[in-house]
Amino acid sequence: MKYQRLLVTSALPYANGPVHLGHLAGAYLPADIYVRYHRLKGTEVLYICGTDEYGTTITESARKQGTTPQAIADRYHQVIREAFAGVGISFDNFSRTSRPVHTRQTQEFFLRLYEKGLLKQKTEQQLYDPQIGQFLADRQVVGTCHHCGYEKAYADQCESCGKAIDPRQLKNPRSLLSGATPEVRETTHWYFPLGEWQPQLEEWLENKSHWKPNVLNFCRNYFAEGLQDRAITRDLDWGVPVPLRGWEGKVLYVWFDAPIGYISSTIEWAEQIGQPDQWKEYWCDREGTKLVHFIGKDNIFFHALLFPAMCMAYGNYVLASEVPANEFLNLEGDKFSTSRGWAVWLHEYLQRFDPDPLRYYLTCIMPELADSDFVWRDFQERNNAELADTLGNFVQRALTFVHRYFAGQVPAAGSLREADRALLAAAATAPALLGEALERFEFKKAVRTLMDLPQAGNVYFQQQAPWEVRKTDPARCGTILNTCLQVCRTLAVVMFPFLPFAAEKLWRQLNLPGKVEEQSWDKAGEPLVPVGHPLNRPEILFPKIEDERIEAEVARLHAAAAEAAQGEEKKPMSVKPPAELISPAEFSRLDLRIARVEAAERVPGTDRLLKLKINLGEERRQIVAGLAHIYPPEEMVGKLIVVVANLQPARIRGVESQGMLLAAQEGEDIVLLIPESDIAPGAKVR
Ligand code: B3M
Ligand code: ZN
Repeated sequence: MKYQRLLVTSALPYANGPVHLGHLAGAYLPADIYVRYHRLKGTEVLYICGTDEYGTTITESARKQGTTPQAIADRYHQVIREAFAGVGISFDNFSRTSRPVHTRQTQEFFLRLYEKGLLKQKTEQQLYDPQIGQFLADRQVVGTCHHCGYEKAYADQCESCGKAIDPRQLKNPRSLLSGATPEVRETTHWYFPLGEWQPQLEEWLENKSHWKPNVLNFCRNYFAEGLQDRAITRDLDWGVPVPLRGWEGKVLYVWFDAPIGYISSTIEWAEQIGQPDQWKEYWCDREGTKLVHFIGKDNIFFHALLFPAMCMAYGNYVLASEVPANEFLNLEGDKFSTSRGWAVWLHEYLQRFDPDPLRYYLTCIMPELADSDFVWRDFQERNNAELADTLGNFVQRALTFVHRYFAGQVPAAGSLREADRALLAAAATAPALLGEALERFEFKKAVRTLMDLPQAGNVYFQQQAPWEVRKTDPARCGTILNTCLQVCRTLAVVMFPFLPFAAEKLWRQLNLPGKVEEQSWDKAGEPLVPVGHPLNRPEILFPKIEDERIEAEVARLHAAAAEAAQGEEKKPMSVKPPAELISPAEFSRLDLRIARVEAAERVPGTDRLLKLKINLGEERRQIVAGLAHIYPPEEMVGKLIVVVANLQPARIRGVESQGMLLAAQEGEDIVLLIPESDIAPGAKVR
């Protein structure tokens, strides 16, 4: 399928923290390689990104750090932008979802769906913080996981067992905003009826059989279960306001606005280049634009299902052609984790190392089809053996030789021999071979193909032994070096997508006009270095990395993890505020006594309520307790229990209760308090 222009996006990183190497390998580096390649190909290409600044992750960070969401977003937008620039990610625009252009565009998008009658309103029950007077997002409530018992599980997902949590089943829930126990209240929201778009989505995905199996399987599983309506509004004050009267205090859901960020960032780009309508060429020409979303696997749902359906509903926006989602990168055998301090932050890496060795190593281990592992030792090894000893060495040998024996000027090529032709042929076919792999998002294969060329160059140099030939046949020696220099030029161009900094450096050493980024990919394989052309002095392209620097990184990582673990221990387990202190006198006002259960029966029409006849020594009483789902009546008879004997009587479901028994409760679990050994009913508990 032929297209006129290419629109490439990378997932908008949340502006609530710096990006780490896992993020880089997942959604940014592959996109940048792809885009740089296409620019050299002469494709009309636009590369769009920006920070995702809404969502409760950011309000959460702000709350924890005692600042505003805007301040958090301002800080990390800057940190992220600089880190990406430092590693050479070449966005055409890097916007922010908190900018007015994005608010405008998102509201317009929402209103169009609303006016077309495509949205549904639903009233549902949601957790509410009665102390603060605000609905709570799932991330603002913690409690005990109903799967594994982890005590600090969020209401949407448990970080310990990883399972999804049903907020209504979370045990012992607390609001993170106030510590209060949340109430369930009704609230009304707009829903996008994703299920209604399933047939169209299935049809659209029919001719995407070349997509990665991870993406296709993910979508098929969703189809099999049936897509559901998705709420697209939230009761929050941080986000794009719902643009309807009567909806003040509600915002659009972050996953509704964030992908629209791709559009608003394109609009901002068009305004900046002074052609405010240019964005429409990219977004509104469904035949002419090829849209490619680079993402990590955790974002597949939104890019392969929700956003395409939103665009179908909207009407005339381009749909994704490709969604090359990567799997995850691990670090030294373990998952990246901010809270456990197990991460290498991109901006910190760049304070200590060059960008290209990282780009190279991450491309070599890119988690294209399966998770992969960043290992500092491997990083060192790849840099030293492959970049320094193979690529750098080949270039260095050729350039140094020409400086030493040909006064730094490109010697003439005489008649070519078989070996010369073979090496030049390898250079000639490299651009097409590499291009094929890149078009298919096979970055690992592409970078291996790239390295075949200097590898072959080194073998050639070794076998031709120009340092020997020079003594007997200077013309032949010139041919050998001419051949090597042609290959160096090819290398400079074809390595540019992967190693942009070293490529420009090599280009300067070759003293060729312009910049690599202005060259043509298709001509990269041709022998275009002119005879007699003066070269600049060679400089080392890839310095070796010493053991000490790697050991320091590994030590730094373990130190950060140890620190995080300690900080964790120091934190109190529960965020529940401590109960108010009472005096011994106050406590003694409670008349706690041992009683024996003489009879028990269920309160008719209830699941949980038990009516108990109890013996308090001097008197008999009746009490009601909500235990029947755990302690059936027959189990209660004969038990010694503890009761509050001086509690005001109450009527529960029409049944009088003259006291209360003591039990311990943790979420749904209830255990009865019973004396450790036999004692007479009526005995006082103190
Ligand atoms: N910020 C999630 C993430 O970084 C989200 C991506 C938005 S892309 C529109 O995983
Ligand atoms: Zn759990």
